[in-house]
This record gives sequence, C-alpha cells and structure tokens, in this order.
Amino acid sequence: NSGMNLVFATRNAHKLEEVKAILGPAVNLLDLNDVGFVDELPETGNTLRENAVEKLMYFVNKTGLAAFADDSGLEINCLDGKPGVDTAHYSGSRDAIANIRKVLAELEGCSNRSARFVTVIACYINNELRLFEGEVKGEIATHVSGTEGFGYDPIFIPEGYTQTFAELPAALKNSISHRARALESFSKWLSRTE
Ligand code: ITT
Repeated sequence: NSGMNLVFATRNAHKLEEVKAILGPAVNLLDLNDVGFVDELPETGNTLRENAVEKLMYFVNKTGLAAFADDSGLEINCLDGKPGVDTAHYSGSRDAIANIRKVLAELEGCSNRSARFVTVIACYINNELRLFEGEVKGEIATHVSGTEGFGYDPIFIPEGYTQTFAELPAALKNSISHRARALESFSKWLSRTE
C-alpha cells in the first residue's frame, strides 16, 4: 500500500471493524491500541462536528500523529433531531438495548418515523484539519430485528429497503451507510493528497 500510517481515534470496536472493511488495504490503518494511547477521548461539544474535532485534536495534540475521528448520531424528525449528539448514551448509559427502548417509547404515537444517521469524519494530516460528512436516510422500525451491526442498527430501516441494518448483510450496510458515505469523500480526498 501507500505506506501512509493513519490512526483512527476511536474506542468503538464496531466502528473500527466497519472502517477497516470500507477503506480496505488502501490505508495503513492503526488503532489507539497500536499506538499505545490510553486516555479517554473528550466529547463535550454541542454538535457532531464539534465532537469529531474535539476527539481528533485531543489525540493529535498529544501525539503529533496523523489521524482521523468519527462522530456519528441518529437524528429522528419527530423528536426534533434527537438523540443527535446524545446518541451514544441517550438512556443515560451506553447500553444499546436501553437506548433503543427509550427511542421506541418516545416514538409511540408518532406517525412520521423518518430519521437519518449522520457521520462526521474529522482528519488532521499534513497540518491540515478537514471534515467529511455522510448520511443515510431511513425510518425507525416499530420493533427490534436482526443481530448484525451495532448500536441502533436493529431499529433503523434504510431508505429503499424493508429490513433493518441489523438484518441486512454487513457488506450492504458498508456500501450505503452514513459512515460509508463520509469515508468515500475522505478517501477520495486522501488519494489526491498523498
Ligand atoms: P468513539 O467516540 O470512541 O468513536 P462512540 O461510540 O462514543 O465511539 P459516538 O460518540 O460517535 O461514538 O457515538 C455514536 C453512537 O451512535 C454509537 O455509540 C452508536 O450508539 C450510534 N451509532 C453510530 N454509528 C452507528 C451505526 O452505524 N449503526 C448503529 N448505531 C450507530
């Protein structure tokens, strides 16, 4: 490969697995363990963009290494865009089942179940900070189905499909997801800068 080492600053093993599958061998991807980074990444912002930059720059300022971070969220129209920045711990914990239960309870009585997943990738390479975004529109199911993926995948039905991300094959999710779309722009930009 190109030999460019790039750290993915995340503690989420599912994200790491997806990003590895999507980027493939074009990028020499390292994770936080590979570089011995143990600090927690701060996320105190009010937007996904702020949080992506905050996580990334905390890592970059401490290590000086080229890196990127992913901040993602689920935005549900009938909940005015919630859970949004609170997606990871909407129920007060990071427990996916509890988070899903809270969303389903709040959506009782909503006839419009439309939503979107958003990913913001922030990267810092060659002293340059860049942001890339991706989204996938869809609907929140009325109940949980499937075992693939992670987080809210068992209740998210992407537009054009009838099954949730947790029922669809991982390779399909990785070709249409918010994360795939953001990584598509990111890797295009990468191939031009190398
Ligand atoms: P890092 O900050 O360490 O990367 P995190 O899990 O805290 O990991 P976020 O702050 O971006 O990441 O939280 C995003 C949450 O959104 C995540 O914990 C999941 O609950 C959910 N999420 C993100 N991407 C998802 C996906 O592809 N499918 C289902 N749920 C997803």
